Amino acid sequence: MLTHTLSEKTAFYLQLEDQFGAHNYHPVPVVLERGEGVFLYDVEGKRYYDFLSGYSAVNQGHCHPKIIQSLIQQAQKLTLTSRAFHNNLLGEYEQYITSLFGYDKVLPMNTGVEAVETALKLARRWAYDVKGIAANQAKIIVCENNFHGRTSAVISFSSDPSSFSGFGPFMPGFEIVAYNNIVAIEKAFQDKNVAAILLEPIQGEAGVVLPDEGYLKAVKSLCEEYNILFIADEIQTGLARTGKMLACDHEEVRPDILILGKALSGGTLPISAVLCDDEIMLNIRPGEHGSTYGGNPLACAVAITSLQVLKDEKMAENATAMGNLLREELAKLNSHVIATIRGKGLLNAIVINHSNPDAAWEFCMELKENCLLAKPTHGDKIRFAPPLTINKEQILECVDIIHRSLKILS
Ligand code: IF1
Repeated sequence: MLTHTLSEKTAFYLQLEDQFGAHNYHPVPVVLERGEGVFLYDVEGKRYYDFLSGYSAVNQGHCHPKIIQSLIQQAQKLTLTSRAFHNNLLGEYEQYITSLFGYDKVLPMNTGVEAVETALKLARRWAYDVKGIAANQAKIIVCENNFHGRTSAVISFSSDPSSFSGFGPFMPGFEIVAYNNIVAIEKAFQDKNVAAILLEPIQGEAGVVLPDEGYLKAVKSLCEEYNILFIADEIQTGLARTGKMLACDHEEVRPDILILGKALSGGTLPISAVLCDDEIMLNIRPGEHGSTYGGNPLACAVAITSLQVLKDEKMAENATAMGNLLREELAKLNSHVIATIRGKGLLNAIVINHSNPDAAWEFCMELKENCLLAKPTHGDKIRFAPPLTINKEQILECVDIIHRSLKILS
């Protein structure tokens, strides 16, 4: 077992969290104090490459100057009106984001899971008011190994015991089918009460699991055939992360309901959004859904700039080029310890092949020593997802760090 010693300062902060904070995480033992672009700095001033990007919330790089500028400017003017009143930014933001993604309307929320819950309510309401499914009978299909957040309703359709065990009773009205299996979906669609299918175009938490080419298109055509809504959770895969503004764009598939979050704020504050057309959106009427901070002017200002920056700085194109380079260079290492390299754009993961069950964790500890921060997911998978601003020289330096760090597993 590796025992990298921690500095006194680091140990001090870890102890504070241990004593006064809930123990609902097991973080990498590093205490960060500053972020800039692809870099994070710990309390000792040590610089690291960030290969997690806040789970794709920091696509634009840490503390992007234009996003921070918008945040500061708006924060000094007006931060929250609540939706009891109008403000001068909400309509502008709504027009901007709906025209950018090509939908009639947007319902602004805060966290990703709130947007997922909103999408589920929109799908159920559409089922009753438009499709004509009997009250309280709507069923929503989800995929095995999904991750859509941690509220009681959303964990009700998780297939991961660490997400749902001990939190029952669970919300009814969901059916889990195998991911990347069109036959299983068509079978589930025989039930006349199916209102929608909710899926991640690439399964992030499951370890960056890509479906077969054509899967999304096939799901969409089944949805059209059976009059079922296609809900794409692009909270992690969206906003240029996979090399397109949306992962669904790789197959030119238009979700009926699009869910965005994370990088919608460039990692500054929780901002999420649900986009769909009037036939679905307008079934929720005044007073039937909302949230205190949803659509607040501070979030609107930050979200507009966060989206503009992705486009203006061609971050999707860079994600494609740098992602290809990263995967090519990792393959060249020809390491027997790396069983799989997979990903699209800058959403990547490796699968560690080693007899030691703690190998992935120990490898991440060694990466940390060598100034690269990453964390395993589900044991043997390690996500490699740097900010989309990373350049060729930095990718090559990171591959060198990965190469050197692999030596502790040989
Ligand atoms: C944590 C995981 C990733 C998401 C997708 C909805 C949400 C998420 C596809 C909910 C959030 C976050 C949650 C965060 C770690 C991270 C995560 F490991 F938990 F599963 F990215 F894979 N849909 N994912 O990825 O959004 O409510 O969190 O804003 O520590 O729980 P949220």
